[in-house]
Amino acid sequence: MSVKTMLKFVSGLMAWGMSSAALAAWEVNMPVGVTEISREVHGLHMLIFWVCVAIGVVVFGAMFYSVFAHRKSRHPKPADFHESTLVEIIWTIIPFGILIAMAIPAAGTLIRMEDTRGTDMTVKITGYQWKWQYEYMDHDISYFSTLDAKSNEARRLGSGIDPATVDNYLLEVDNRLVLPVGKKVRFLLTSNDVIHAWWVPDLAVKKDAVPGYINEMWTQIDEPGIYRGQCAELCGRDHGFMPVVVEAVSQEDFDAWVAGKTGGAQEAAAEEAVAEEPAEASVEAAAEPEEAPAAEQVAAAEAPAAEPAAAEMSKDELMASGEKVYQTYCSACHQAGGEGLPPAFPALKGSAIATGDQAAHIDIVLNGKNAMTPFGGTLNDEQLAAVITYERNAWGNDTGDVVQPAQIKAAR
Ligand code: HEC
Ligand SMILES: [Cu+2]
Repeated sequence: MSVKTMLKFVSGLMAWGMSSAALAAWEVNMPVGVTEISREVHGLHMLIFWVCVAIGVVVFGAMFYSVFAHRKSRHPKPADFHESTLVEIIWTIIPFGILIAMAIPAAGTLIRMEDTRGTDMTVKITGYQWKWQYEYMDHDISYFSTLDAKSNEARRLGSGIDPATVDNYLLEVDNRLVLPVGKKVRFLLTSNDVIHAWWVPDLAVKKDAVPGYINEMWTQIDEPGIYRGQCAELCGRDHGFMPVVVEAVSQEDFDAWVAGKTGGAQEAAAEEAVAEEPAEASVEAAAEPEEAPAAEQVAAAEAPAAEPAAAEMSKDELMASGEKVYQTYCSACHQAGGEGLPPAFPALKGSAIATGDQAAHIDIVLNGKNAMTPFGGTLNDEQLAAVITYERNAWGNDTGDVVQPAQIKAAR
């Protein structure tokens, strides 16, 4: 039985004891991946694995043979010999040769991994506690990517939701990083707070995001698909809740996506806001960068009614979208039912601020206060208006009033 089949047998036995879902996901080796680099990395990994296996067989073989052949019952009087220069030279030269033989292909791959020349586009990735921001430098697109609402709900203590019923539990986000296949994409990687690491095994891309530094890496994906990864640097309480999801699409689909995010975004956002998934639309709208003044003028001239911050939203829209924003961004501290976790996190249900003056409410959400995170930089006007409206009317907080995106814009 070869080592490989033996490993398969043992892992098979272990998997047999698990549920069928775990069985389907059972894979002991690292993935081959979908880029030239990931295939090279996998090849190196296998090469070095087999070198280690061969060394192990030789070393343990010599050891077990000696233990057996020279045991005390056979040789009551042990041999008595000392230094052998020849043996010492041999056992220095052989490992040295092996190391060099392994370093040559490894260095080649490392150099290719570092070679960010000739890239077709650049995405800046910023790590936050606990989410990622993606900025498309060539397209004026920027958005945040956070744990999707379903996983976020199920992960809570006492949520009553079985994580096994959540698709891609802790490996799904609200906004994926969309990339075209066949294009060399450069990543600029940094962090806004502590050290994170951006890691997608299928792309063989993994690097630390360090505050104050910009790291560079690249990928070129061959096959359309969805590739999942995680933050790979212990970065605090919610380290396990900031997955990375890359969606590789054809160039045409990518172009359409870009068009949707930039040019057509306003109309699309307005249309989608009334469609079935309002929060998605508003999250997508969040992806809109602060438009350059020139672009804004053009947009305003061409379609003045579609300017996002000025668009009035109905109370129903605000409430529906606000609930999703609330569950994603606020419920970790203030809890799903607004009851908070006093004394650290105040209840919003019945809170004087959430039922009092709108300006004070807008101010604390925009600018934060003590342990309350400022959301002015994370959420856009629509999202903020929605979540504040939601807080003012949910859980029996029936102020009956609404906050419009224009008010947020004015308060910024
Ligand atoms: C990291 C935890 C945390 C998150 C996430 C968070 N908050 Fe808070 N929030 C706080 C804390 C702490 C306070 C109390 C601040 C103080 O008064 O010192 C607070 C206070 C508030 C208050 C004032 C309540 C009162 O009666 O004093 C409002 C309104 C509020 N938060 C809204 C939000 C909204 C909207 C979100 C999501 C967009 C959110 N919070 C997310 C921690 C959080
Ligand atoms: Cu992290």
